[in-house]
Amino acid sequence: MTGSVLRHRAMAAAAGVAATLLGAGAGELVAAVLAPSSSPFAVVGGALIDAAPAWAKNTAIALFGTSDKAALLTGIAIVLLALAAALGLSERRWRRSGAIGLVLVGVVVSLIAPTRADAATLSWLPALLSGVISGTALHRLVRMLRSADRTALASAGTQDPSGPTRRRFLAWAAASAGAGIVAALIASAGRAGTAVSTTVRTALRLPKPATPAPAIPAGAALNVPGLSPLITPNADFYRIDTALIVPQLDPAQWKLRIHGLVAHEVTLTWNELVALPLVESAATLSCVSNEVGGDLIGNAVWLGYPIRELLAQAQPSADADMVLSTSVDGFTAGTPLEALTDDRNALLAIGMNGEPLPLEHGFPVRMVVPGLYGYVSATKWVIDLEVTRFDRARAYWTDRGWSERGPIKLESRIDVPRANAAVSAGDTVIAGVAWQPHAGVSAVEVQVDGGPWQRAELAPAISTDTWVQWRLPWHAAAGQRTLRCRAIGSDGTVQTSEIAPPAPDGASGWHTIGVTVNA
Ligand SMILES: Nc1nc2c(c(=O)[nH]1)N[C@H]1C(S)=C(S)[C@@H](COP(=O)(O)O)O[C@H]1N2
Ligand SMILES: [Mo]
Repeated sequence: MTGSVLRHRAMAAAAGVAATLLGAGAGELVAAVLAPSSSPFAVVGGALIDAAPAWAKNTAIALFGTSDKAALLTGIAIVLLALAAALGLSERRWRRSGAIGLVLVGVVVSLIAPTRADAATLSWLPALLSGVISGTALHRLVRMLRSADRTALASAGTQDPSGPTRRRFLAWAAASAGAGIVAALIASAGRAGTAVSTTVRTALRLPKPATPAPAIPAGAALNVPGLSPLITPNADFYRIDTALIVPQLDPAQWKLRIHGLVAHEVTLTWNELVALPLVESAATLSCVSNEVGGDLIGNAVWLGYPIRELLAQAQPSADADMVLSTSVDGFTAGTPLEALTDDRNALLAIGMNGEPLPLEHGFPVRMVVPGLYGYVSATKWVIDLEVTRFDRARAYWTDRGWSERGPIKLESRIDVPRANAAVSAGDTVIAGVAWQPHAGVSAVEVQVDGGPWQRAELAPAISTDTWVQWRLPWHAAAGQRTLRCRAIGSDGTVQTSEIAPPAPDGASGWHTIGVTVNA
């Protein structure tokens, strides 16, 4: 293959990439104006998230944790650009084939768009426009390439005769790619700027709780550098959900419907909700995907209205045993009715650590149920509660092989020292957190190098719904050391040593770390 053939191919591939960038950027811009959920990237990403087999999702969360969405979008971009390059080559070989290919990609995405749970009117438009724009651009760019080739043929012998035409091609290709990137940047800035966050949420004042959270007991927060704070700041609170684009729900438009196996349907608007006597209470929320020692867990003070009171108004029928909650973007969770009607503080929450819920944590309203993993209880952007039965309805994750019931397992974690850290020999401290929300923790024990289990000092708990801090003074001797901890529940049960992966109902095992103690 001669150098010039190779160069032509490279340019055809570049034409495909440039045309696709232009179309994709234009589509994102139109979507930003129309409705964020109609973003072609969000449509494809959302469909992939929902269609992905459970193992793929679990691997994604395990590999990328809370960056799983960025990883997915990067993956989509790489696949799209590879396809774009291939279609550029195809267009050079078979006139219109690449252009038609790009239009078809747009058509397929535009057909998927209206099937998404959070589809807006005209949700098909951005993807279709993307396809048409990128197809047209590819066709034109490759036509320029061809005419550059013809010029070269016609005047064989002179030095790089196709120069001007080729430069024209390169200029147009660069302009297309640049315009596409700029459009995408404007779209993403525009999305952030018009978000409910910058308008409604920042202006919102939370009502005072009728029942404020009890004062945090003195000494509940141990003063150990590196230990997780007792209350996790909102900005550091882990985020896990299937929403590629954070739903934008205006409180003025928000409404909750409680229906199904009930004597009375109940609907609740934002104004009605904030006028109710609200309760403030701390609860630790954990993701079922949290590995032993993992950080998909946080503790916050939530402000909300007890779900049990709303259910009391609705009067569930005697045969109901589950509440299927649905978010505005179609996510669902199935919560045991009992956990929502017993005396625990299962809340329809609007506040998190004294602020309105952050957008990515469910603004304006979410559920928080102490004692249950998020996937069966903590529906964000919640708009619907259907009282039903476990044998009649399945939820987003239980449909994908996760356990129907999701009580948070008794667990503990070493925060200090960090795994694989180097510490100096002598007097130091081992510290961490332990939790069994709703049931509580009565003790934590620590083992050094397989020696005897030593009781750690347990700080007073805020309540049985929250994690507890613990610490143990340690005289560290030089060398490689293995540290391990286990919690003891309030009923005397010892945290199991049995190692289980997160699927299907939460990880278990003792958190074990290695540290290097330097003399
Ligand atoms: N709408 C919606 N709510 C959701 C989810 C989701 O994907 N969509 N994920 C759930 C899961 S799996 C967890 S662990 C918690 C996480 O809540 P956080 O992101 O506020 O920490 O939200 C739950 N609520
Ligand atoms: Mo989760």
